[in-house]
Amino acid sequence: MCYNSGMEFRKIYVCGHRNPDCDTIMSAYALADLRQRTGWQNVEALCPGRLPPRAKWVFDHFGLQPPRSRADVYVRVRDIVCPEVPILPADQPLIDSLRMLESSGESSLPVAAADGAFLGMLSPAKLLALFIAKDDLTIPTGRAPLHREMSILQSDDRVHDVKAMAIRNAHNHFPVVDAQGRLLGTVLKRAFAETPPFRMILVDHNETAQGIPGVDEIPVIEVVDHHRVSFAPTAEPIRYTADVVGSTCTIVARMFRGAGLRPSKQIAGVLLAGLVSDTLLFLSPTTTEADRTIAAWLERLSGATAKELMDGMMSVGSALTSLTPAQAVDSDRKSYAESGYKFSLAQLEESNFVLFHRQLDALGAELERVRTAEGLDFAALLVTDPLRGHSELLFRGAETVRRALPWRVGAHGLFNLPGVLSRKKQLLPEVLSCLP
Ligand SMILES: [Mn+2]
Repeated sequence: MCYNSGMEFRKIYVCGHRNPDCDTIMSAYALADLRQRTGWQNVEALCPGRLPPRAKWVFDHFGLQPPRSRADVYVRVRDIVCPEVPILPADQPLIDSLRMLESSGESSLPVAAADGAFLGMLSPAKLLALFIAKDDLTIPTGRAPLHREMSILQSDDRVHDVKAMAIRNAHNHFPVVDAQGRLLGTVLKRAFAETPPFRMILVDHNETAQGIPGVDEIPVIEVVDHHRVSFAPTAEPIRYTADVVGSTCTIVARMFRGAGLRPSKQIAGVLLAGLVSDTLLFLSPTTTEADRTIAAWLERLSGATAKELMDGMMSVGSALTSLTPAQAVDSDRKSYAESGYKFSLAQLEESNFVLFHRQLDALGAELERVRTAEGLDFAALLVTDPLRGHSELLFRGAETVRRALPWRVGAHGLFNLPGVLSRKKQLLPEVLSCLP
């Protein structure tokens, strides 16, 4: 077995939803810490895409390194290279290479030049002529007749894209080269039939359509979430921790408690920041008593207050001043497929609606662009003022749905949503009830 035997995964990624907000990033970061402290190996939190400025502020504030940003988790050819298949140096005497080939149990081994370039595969069939001529087996391996007519894989190739070719291919060994043509190793054909050497823990979402691209290629072993459940049936039992609370950070903090552990001062601060950002400092109707109780505990452990973290995050340039309209629409946008409709709901927190109204044309054009690019029936942007407790909605697309929405249209053609702070609890249910 080349990799991924038993429970030894090369990596377990903890990752929130795409277009990440503070709750998603902070809960992934803290859960990775909890899992490491409870003895799990090779756990890494990821930031799906760009780290938002407010999340950066939180990590800076607590002196922590933010999680690594990744655009996707597609399984690449380099991820399934078999480390046990050796590379033969071209200048090594052929007899030594033959011994290595014999002891490897493989039918061929790749040969690399001194600069790493792939030269060909050393295989017994190609060497027959040499034996018949009773040639000197001390010649350098690179000067022996090598097999060169095989498919060479690029380390960046997606496994998904080359799998069909590899399985049909007559050869069992595929040399892998990097972008500079240097030989990295060998992928065995059987690796394409095995599950990838990674596992996923999802936080703050459970719908793969909202997850980091490629998430559906990697088995999910755990979910920690506070959203509606739309998770596909699994082949094996998984851990699933969900509750109706205001933030995923609340659940992760409770998991620390349940394990009899205290988060460190910094991790407590990170959890508190995620909690107050998702509950809008306890003003959102999604806020529960559990959120307040946990926040008080996290305040004691972190030495920070909920209010000062909220002020700190809000002090970082609002999305509408620091981002282009395209980035602003994408910064916290979720896509849904429901009742035959595909749509996307974006949300921004902004205490200055003048900024919003000034950019209406550009933001509307961006919603149209997203709608066309992703084949959506409609796309909407909810702009929420957490301090005054109301929102306005910019809507593009499906006229039947737009007409059915229960809110009044006010100035600038925007829907007025007094008292609406939560996309999940207030906007989404109304939108779903308007789908014919
Ligand atoms: Mn959340």
